[in-house]
Amino acid sequence: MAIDYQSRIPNNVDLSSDRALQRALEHWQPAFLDWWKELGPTTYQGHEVYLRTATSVDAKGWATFGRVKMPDYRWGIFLADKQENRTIGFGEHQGKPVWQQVPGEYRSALRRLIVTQGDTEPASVEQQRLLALTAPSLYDMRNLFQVNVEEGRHLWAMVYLLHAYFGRDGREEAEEMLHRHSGDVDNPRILGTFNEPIDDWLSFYMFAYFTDRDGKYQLKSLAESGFDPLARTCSFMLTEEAHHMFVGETGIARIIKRTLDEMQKLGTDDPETLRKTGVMDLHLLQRYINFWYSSALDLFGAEISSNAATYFANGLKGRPDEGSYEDHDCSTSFEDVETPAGLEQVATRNAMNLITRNAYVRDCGIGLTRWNRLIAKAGFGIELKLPSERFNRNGGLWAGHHYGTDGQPCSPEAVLAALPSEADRIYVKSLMVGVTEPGKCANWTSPPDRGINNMSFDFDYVRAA
Ligand code: BYC
Repeated sequence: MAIDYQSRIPNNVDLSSDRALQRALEHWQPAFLDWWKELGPTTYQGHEVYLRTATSVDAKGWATFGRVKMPDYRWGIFLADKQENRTIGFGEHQGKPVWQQVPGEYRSALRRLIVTQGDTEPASVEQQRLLALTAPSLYDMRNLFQVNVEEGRHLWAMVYLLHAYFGRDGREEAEEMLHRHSGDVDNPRILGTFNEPIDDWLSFYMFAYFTDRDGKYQLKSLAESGFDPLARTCSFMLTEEAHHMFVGETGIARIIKRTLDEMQKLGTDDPETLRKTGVMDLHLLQRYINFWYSSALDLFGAEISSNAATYFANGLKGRPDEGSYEDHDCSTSFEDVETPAGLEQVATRNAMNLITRNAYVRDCGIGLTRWNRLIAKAGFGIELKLPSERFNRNGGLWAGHHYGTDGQPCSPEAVLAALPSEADRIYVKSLMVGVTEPGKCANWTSPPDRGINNMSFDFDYVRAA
């Protein structure tokens, strides 16, 4: 269905045919805008930003670029096109037609999944609120804002589902999305990582690389859902998500390139020597990888989870790329799961969080291979690595134990030593200075290979109105 751009809320769900729903969402809209102005990006709300906006859900041609003030961004409701005769692809209802309404018995489980997903979106905007002040270039500032407005749209996507399919409870949950806040002691965001502040750009790139990628895998699992409106909305969200991970991967690659320049000039990888030139040494990057990766692993939930088994059995949440598996029932098979007490045979359905996480881990490795290629090409023997999945875990089987990045038992001090130290954080923060002259970038990074939408790096991606 074509996108209706004339209504107050752009949509491709024929919102104007359901007056009550339209009114309810139009009532939520000013609260969203108030939240955006208060807790969205600081200082630049009145600037014109070169942003892409969704104008169709066609995989090839949905993005339209133009200068927009962020509060005027056309946040809307876009679902991927309906597939005729789609059937449930896994679990106990496999082969039956997908649900267009919420089945009564799964109402609370579905609501919970949608609320958990929705909650992460505004959380990330809140976490990144102040970053624009220290953007290393206008290009980066624009990318930050692009990510932020799209996370805002992803909130809209979940709020639409809550309003359209969950009645009064759904409307209350939608209100709550704007009342919980990242890091709020009394009313925090639901998942751990989303309460960590992101107040430097290294953390932002790490978040976009590791945490957004969890988003990709969760959305892929939900895109398989037997509840068709959820599947369709997550399918479209995935098309927006790719840019966020690109920002993370290239952001870290650009830092590495800049550091390698200095390493080649000075002929050393010594952190102290390199820090005198104001770049981020590779050992420091490794500690940030250790932190953000281990924190992202916690987001998948416990390796052995009866919740995950129930979601799968009921057809609510599948595995990413469910079609690539042979067995979609999984009620008679087992997985070998490593636990602190040794290998354990676990019913496949109960290991769904781990199966999803394994796909994520493989995907995380791709960027590391690219970064390591840059390092090797520059003639250095250092390799960035993903730490063991046992390292620094706060959830699941390995939580409460101390394992090193190599997966071997170690002291609590050794765990701490592999994470960013206070001195690392202070150093990284000391490098953060805003660079707002078009075509220039901060000393600790390097310009990107190309700009956005074929524009050059020196294009004024953000400008005063
Ligand atoms: N922190 O059986 P368990 C994104 C709770 S990111 C706090 O281990 P289960 C994005 C869990 O809720 C993707 N609590 O795992 C990225 C449960 O509570 P109850 C977000 C946690 O149930 C960047 C209990 O612990 N989307 O989109 O399978 C920027 C035991 O649960 C955590 C989703 O997560 C945690 N880390 O839950 C912007 C998809 N982990 O029921 C956006 C929706 C677990 O006992 N969520 N708990 O009270 C889900 O599918 C599932 O809720 C989880 C795993 C993946 C979180």
